[in-house]
Order: sequence, then structure tokens, then C-alpha cells
Amino acid sequence: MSPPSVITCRAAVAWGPGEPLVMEQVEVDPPLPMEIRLRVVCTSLCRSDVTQWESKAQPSLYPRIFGHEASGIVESIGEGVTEFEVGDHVLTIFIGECQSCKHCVSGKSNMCQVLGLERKGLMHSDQKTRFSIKGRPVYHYCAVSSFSEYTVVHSGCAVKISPTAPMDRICLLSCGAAAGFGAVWKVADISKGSTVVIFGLGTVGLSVAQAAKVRGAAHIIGVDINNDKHEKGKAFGVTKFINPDECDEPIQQVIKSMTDGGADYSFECIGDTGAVSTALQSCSDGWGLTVTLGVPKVKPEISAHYALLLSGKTLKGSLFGGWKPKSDLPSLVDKYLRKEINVDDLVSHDMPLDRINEAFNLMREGKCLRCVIHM
Ligand code: COD
Ligand code: ZN
Repeated sequence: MSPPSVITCRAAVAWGPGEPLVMEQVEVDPPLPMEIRLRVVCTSLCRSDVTQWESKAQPSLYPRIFGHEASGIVESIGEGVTEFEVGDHVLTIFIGECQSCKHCVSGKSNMCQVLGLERKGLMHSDQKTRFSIKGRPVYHYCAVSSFSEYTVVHSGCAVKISPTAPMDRICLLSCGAAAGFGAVWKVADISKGSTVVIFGLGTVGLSVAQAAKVRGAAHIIGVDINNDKHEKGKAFGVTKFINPDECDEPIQQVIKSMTDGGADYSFECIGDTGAVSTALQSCSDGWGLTVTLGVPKVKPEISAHYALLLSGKTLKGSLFGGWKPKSDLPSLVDKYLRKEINVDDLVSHDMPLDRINEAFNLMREGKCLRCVIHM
């Protein structure tokens, strides 16, 4: 077989922070050793694509191709790759799993030291890009960049899944939905009968609700400033909806009154560091556990009165629901196939790649859950 050559294809390129994406012809290099090139089949728009694109913090990383919640088919493989074959169905993963570093071999962490969350717009192996437009490098996002018909990822940043799984739905398990499930089942490992509060009922928060319901939580309180999330919340297991803007008292007081002093578990799914301290305040003294899932949209620092911890509450961070992507994702896909988890109802819109700016606007305006882009 002849070695793979450069592919020219369509991609939605961001030329600057907050600037509408432009459909461009991009060149996609062949995969380097231990990399694979994928034909992207579907990619959903995750909140953090929008957050990062809106941020003015990394103006030098443009032009850039965003997107990291994706399903695809292996088109070609780089030297040394034995785990994948051309034609395999895969999900991309934004925190890879090298399976040999200190974190990958520990049972406690998914923070791979080799293929961890990439923040510089480059590929892990050589700190370069695989995309270009007329010779000008185009930066990556999370070393995935799925808003392109083809992309290159490290073989540790993709996971082989059942070819029977519908690519236009299970792409949500590549980030947001899986993060919510994992925060409940793995990070908090909640017990049956418990009381749970969820701040923010987007795709992530609704996945937390669903997972809490599956685990047998007795009360699932959903907090959101958007009243449209009331009905959606109910459909995913929320037993009580509260809009903090319509409360006479601070939301933590309302929750404490409702729960005899505080919930057993609270989950921050807004991406607002201020809500972290509210979530802690909403938990019970003694055993209350707050799990953060959100990537902050504005202020990255958190602050909380030390007495919140002195009273025995715990604050626990998480990324991707604590899942080890390669080890854990295939079984989540199988759960979907057995209809044990509902991902389909988290999709609010389906659209082609050339309407991607519409998806960005819907998410900014809070008018969608997941928009799935069909390539
Ligand atoms: N009070 C209550 N609700 C609020 C407030 C507020 N002050 N502000 C906004 N909200 C609501 C919105 O109305 C919306 O319903 C919800 O919060 C946020 O939902 P979305 O749809 O914007 O976002 P999601 O659900 O896709 O996820 C958002 C996170 C902020 C959690 C995001 O950081 C994330 O996807 N994290 C988990 C995945 C992960 O680990 N990502 C890392 C790399 S992507
Ligand atoms: Zn994401």
C-alpha cells in the first residue's frame, strides 16, 4: 500500500477570537508515527469550544480549527500504530490515555501526563500542526479539531467503538454527556436515596441528573436561570426546579431550607467559579460533597470561606467525569446500545458543517442543548 498523502478538504476555520467561522479548503498532513488520520463523521458543539473561541486569552493561536466532541472513521494510520485499522469507528478524546504514565497506570486519575489536555493548539508529539492553508499553519484545539472533514489525532486520543453505534448520537459521549455521567458514578460515586443539587442544566447538568436518577437518588434539584430547562430537567430526572432569579433568598438558603440543612451532593455545571462556592454552601455539613465539572467562562479563581471546609464538606474537581477514556468509553457506548443511557434527547439540532455559525449562536443564546454537525 502506498503511504498516505496530503488530503485537501473543507473545514470551518476561526480566523480570530469571536470571529464567525469561515469554510475553507485546508490541507491535512498524513499521520506521523503513532498518529491516525480520521474522516470525521459527526461532531457536536461543546460549550468549551464556544468558551475558548470567545476568549481573547490566546490571540496568537489563529487561524484555528475548533471541535473536540466527535465520531469518525480511521482513514489512514501512522507508523507503529497497531491498535487501529483503516475503517475502524472511533470517538475522539480530548484528554488522551497513553496507558503507561504514572497517572494512566494509577487507578485514581485520568490526567495522562503524556497526552493530557492540549492548550497550545499543537500536536503532542512534535508541537506542530497537521493543518495548513496555502502553507500557513492552522492551529488545533485539544489536539482533536473536529470541525474539519479530516483530522489527525494521536492514537492515544481516539478510542475504537462498536461499528453498530450511531455516529450522530454517540459523539456526545466524547465529552459533555460522558463528563456528567462520570461525575456522578465515578467521581462522587453517589449513594442510593441521596439528595443531589445540580447548578446548570445544559447537556452536562442534564447528564448529571440522568446519572443520579439511574443511581436511585431520592431528590434531584435542578438550578438554572433559564425556565426552559424546567421541562427538560424533568425529562432527565430533576424532581424540583429552581430559578435563582425568582427566589427571594439566596439560592443556597433556599436549598438548605428544602433539604434540612443541605444536600448530600452538589454539582457545578455552569462554568462559573462563583457558583462553586454557592454549590459548597448548598451541601450538608459533615459529609456534603461538591463536584466541579465546569470550565470557567470568565474568572478562573475560586473563593470560599474556610468555614465551609472546616464543617466537613469536600470540594472535588473533575475533568471528563474522571473516566479513563480508552478504558471506560467503549462500555459507555455499549450502555447506550443497551438503552441504559439516553443520549438522543440531549441533541436539540442536527445541521451540516456549513451552518456551524448557527450552532455557535444557538449555544451563546442558550437556545440549544447539543447541535450535531454532520460532515
Ligand atoms: N445560575 C444557574 N444556571 C446558570 C447560570 C447561573 N448563574 N448561568 C448559566 N446557567 C445555565 C444556563 O442557562 C445553561 O442551561 C447551563 O447553565 C449551562 O449549560 P450549557 O449548555 O451552556 O453548557 P454545557 O452543559 O454544555 O456544559 C457546560 C460546562 C460549563 C459544564 C462546560 O465547562 C463543560 O462542558 N464541562 C464538562 C466537560 C469537560 O470536562 N470539558 C473539558 C474540555 S471540553
Ligand atoms: Zn467538551
